[in-house]
Amino acid sequence: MKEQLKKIEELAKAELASCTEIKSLDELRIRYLGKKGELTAILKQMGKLSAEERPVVGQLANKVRADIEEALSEKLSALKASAQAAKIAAESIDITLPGKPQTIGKLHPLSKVENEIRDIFMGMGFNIADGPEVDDDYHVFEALNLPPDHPARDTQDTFYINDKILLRTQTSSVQVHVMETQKPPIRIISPGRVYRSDAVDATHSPLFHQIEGLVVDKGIKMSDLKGTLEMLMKKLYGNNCKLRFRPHHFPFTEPSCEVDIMCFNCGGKGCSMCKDEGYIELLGAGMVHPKVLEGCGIDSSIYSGFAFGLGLERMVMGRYSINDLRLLYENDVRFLEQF
Ligand code: 2U9
Repeated sequence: MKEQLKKIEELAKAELASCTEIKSLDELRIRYLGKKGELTAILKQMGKLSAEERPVVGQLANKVRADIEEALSEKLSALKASAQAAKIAAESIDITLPGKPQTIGKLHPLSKVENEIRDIFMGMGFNIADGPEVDDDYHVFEALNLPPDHPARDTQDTFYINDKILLRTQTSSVQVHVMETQKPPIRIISPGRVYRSDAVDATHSPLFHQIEGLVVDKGIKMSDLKGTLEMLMKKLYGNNCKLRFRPHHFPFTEPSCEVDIMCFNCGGKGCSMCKDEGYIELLGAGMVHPKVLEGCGIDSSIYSGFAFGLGLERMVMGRYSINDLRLLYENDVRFLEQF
């Protein structure tokens, strides 16, 4: 029996030595030390031994069990350590490799210039007014002194939803809503999308962006309009820029003007960029027509106001020397990442 016990120990240790997986250790433990294992089978035969032999064999059996258990646990630790080492080796990263650059998005040039203009006006105490892009005929045309037979209402030029509802052609409709609900003093700009039934080309789009401004208070004069627009342009284009105010006509302002900026390229001499004009047209403006004030419930004998409207695309194109409006809508990153 002693021989058998020693043999079991030898066999178990030999098997352990060649064991490479943790799960085969459990198998081995059950096979040698489990209830139906080889060691138990031998111990069950102890009854056949003499009284002198029994304690000797019992002691040896316990020692064999303890030895196998110790060898099992040593092997388990060794296998765990090598599995851990293999895992670390497999997961290791080379921290000296250069990182992958992350591409960071940026604002669209239309948003950039709009934000700049918003900041300049907020610095001058203006509020930002928002309003509907789909509005009624009254707010888009009638309240702005554009009567029913006015050519601006032509269905060729405007997107109508039905006879009375249409897509706004300018953000002036927002200022009408403000004047109907707020008392002067009013100092607002209304940036937003506007729509006209135009075919797409290098300078036209059925959707474009405007920023309009409106100031209504006691004693507002043309000089306030000039000072405000000069401040805007100096902040946008630098202190040396020069504006030119030309008489013009708009139904909603009287008197009205168009405002040009001295050509950055030739300094007023005339070149291909300004088509030999020396100046480039920027925006339209004027003193709010008394009929428009009265229509919105503002007493034109007490209050006066100025208004202006500028096309954002035109400002952006001038600012960055872009010669085709379509580039602003095509979302080609090779174009957009330049700004
Ligand atoms: C109210 C009264 C008057 C807004 C104005 C213009 C002149 C103008 C154009 C510039 C280029 C539109 O984007 S564009 O096509 N706008 O010339 N807009 S005065 O006048 C107003 C606005 C609101 C109540």
